[in-house]
Amino acid sequence: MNRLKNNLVVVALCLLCLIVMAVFYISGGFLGKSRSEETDNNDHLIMVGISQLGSESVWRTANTESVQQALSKENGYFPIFNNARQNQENQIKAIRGYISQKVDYIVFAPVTETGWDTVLMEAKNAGIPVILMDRTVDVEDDSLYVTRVGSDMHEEGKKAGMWLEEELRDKGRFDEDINIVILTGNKGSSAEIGRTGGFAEIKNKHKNWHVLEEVDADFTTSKGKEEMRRLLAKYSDIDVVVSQNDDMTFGALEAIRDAGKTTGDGGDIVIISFDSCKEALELVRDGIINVDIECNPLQGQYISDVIKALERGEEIRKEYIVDENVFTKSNVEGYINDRTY
Ligand code: GYE
Repeated sequence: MNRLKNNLVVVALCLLCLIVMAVFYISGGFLGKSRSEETDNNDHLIMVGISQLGSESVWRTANTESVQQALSKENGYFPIFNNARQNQENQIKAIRGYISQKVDYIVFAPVTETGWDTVLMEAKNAGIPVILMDRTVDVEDDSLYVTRVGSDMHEEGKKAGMWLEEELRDKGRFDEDINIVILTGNKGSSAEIGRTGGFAEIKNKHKNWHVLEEVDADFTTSKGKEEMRRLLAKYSDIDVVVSQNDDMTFGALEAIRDAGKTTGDGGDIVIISFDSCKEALELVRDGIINVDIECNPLQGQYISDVIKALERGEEIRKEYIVDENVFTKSNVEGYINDRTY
């Protein structure tokens, strides 16, 4: 009799355990959601494969953070991210991976302009819209991407040239021979092509502007320093450095300081930089960098807006250009505090 009673207690306990486990499972355990509910939730998210070209600069880090913040789960996205480390092959591999995962959209910052026709055709054939972030591509058929969110880098290059014209006029050096060196970002990228071309457009109007050398310093501080050190050893009379991003400028400034030369207003060498990250704006304020041509990396919200518009079936433009400024000592002060990158 006692044994029967014990057995009944054991069976009752087991049943109780099963009931508790079932309730726990249905209610989603500690997370408060059941597994089927979780899958359903993810099903509603827009799956986006993001192919970022690298992490070479402060600008790039800000660009990555901006797109990751905007395309978050809380905002209705399921993002998958890949950093290509400035290598086109890595980007092609990442895009092919996104195609086989059947993502809803591909967001892609191309390291160079050419060489994308085949992989973008594969995305198009798979019915996946491609949104270009930051830089552009040079493809035969522009239906291979739906839109681009980025900057007008040719215009940025022109702004640099126009600032130099004004500066030389102000300083009474308009007709003097001016020796210029250019530190470019990686050759064949939109940022390099645009800024080099835009600056050349203005430079070509001035027979007295001489470009001594134009050299690829990869958009990095270490390369910027190395190349600037070499240029200073080779040319004793550099008047202007055009450095196509702030990171290379930081390196160039170190090399110039090491060579015992000064920069900025009244210094030996005029420094023209691009991007306008906080640290560079502080150097503009302190009179070390003469001018910084802004390039806005905060493109995430624009990209999200474009995707949401496409989801609603709305027409979108082929290009969205972000707003940008030119900073000198005279206007920079009010912008430094709010700069997040
Ligand atoms: O200026 C540079 C970055 O493509 C506009 O790439 C971008 C450039 C930016 O690495 O810092």
